[in-house]
Amino acid sequence: MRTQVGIVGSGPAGLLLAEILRCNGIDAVIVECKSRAYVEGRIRAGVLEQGTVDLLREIGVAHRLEQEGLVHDGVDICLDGDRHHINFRELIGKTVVIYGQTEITKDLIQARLAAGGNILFDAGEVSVHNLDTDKPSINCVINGSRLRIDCDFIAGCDGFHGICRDSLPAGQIKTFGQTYPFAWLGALAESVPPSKQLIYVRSSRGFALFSMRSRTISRNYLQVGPDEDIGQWPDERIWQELAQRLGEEHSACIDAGRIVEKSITQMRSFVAQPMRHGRLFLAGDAAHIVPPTGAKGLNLAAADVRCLAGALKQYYQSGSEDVLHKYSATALNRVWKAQRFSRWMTSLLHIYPAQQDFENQIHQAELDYVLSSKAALTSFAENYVGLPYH
Ligand code: RFL
Ligand code: PHB
Repeated sequence: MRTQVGIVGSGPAGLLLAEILRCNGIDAVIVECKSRAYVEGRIRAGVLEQGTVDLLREIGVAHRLEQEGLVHDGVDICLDGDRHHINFRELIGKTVVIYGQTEITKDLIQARLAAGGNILFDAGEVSVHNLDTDKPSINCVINGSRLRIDCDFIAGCDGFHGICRDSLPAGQIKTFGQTYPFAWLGALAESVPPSKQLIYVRSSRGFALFSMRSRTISRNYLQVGPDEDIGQWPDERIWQELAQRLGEEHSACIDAGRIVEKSITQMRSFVAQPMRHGRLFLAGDAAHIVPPTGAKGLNLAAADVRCLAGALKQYYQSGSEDVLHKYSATALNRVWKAQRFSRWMTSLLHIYPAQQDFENQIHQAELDYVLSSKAALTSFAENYVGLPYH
């Protein structure tokens, strides 16, 4: 098989890249190791920056998002039961939209298949080759048969555990990262969210987040230990802990409905750079991971592929690789700022197990400062809704 851009992975990064390329007349094939049902069922992100929404609109896949997405003017922060509203619209005139990653994935898959685009689901033994040449290829097994896809370029959109990053020659890529001494337990429930806004909670019992997927589906998170066993968390315990962290005054609004999915996610920060080697370009979680507190992962993936698609378009129009050469530096500029914000927001709102008294006091002072300074709130708002693109 032959294509212009071979894409490994049909998460948001791969699907979005393929769709932007299609809108620009550039051919792509996506190779995905999981089934369509698995990809469409994976519960993950929920908060979209305005730039991500605009991108989905530009490529014509925002019909359902326009109808079902919930526009949020801001978020609430609750500190030991004391609730503060941060209004992004008032501070900087921007908003975010709540619309599940699962729904974006479904919309993109549907749009691609309807347009006759290719997604090779359930691909086995995926590998990438000849990255240092102008004829790279993706090898895989489809329905028991070996397939080689010859490409001009390969986009590694195969997430943190994918094969693309590890296919680069040793020493060609530098990695940076840290793990956190806690994890998030996430629960999706058939229940009315306790508030119209997201509530980020810091309490002495740990962090909690009240988010949603619709007016009747809530998506909530609890800070738990890094090695926590989900088996120790029956539904009642999750609801009880969420209520305790939110505090007596507000917890009466909690509608403890049926929990339909629950899982535990480790928290980490990670960057691999440069995000290119030869004709392989990394995008999304394949190149970087942020702790989910700042709601940046999916949005960064979208920003990467927006930039990569622009560079590929330039190449196919002019034959010049100049913009492709700038891809990694341009993407990383945004990635590091999102890393900074995500780590800052994580440390602001979580309880660190071994925190000393002095650090505790500094932490309190920082919270107090952020919530009382218009300059600090504006900076928070600017980062949360998404920094401007380069
Ligand atoms: P994905 O979504 O992991 O997709 C990668 C795809 O590659 C496939 N794959 C392979 N295919 C072929 N061959 C191989 N060898 C392959 N290995 C893997 C995988 O099956 C998969 O289909 O990466 P992508 O596209 O870069 O997208 C990144 C986002 O999924 C991720 O950053 C976000 O979900 C992060 N995130 C959030 N981001 C936000 O912007 N806003 C949020 O509110 C938000 N909340 C979250 C989150 C992530 C969370 N978890 C579970 C980590 C909340 C949570 C709890
Ligand atoms: C979510 O709705 O899944 C969500 C919202 C905000 C975050 C992380 C996850 O910061």
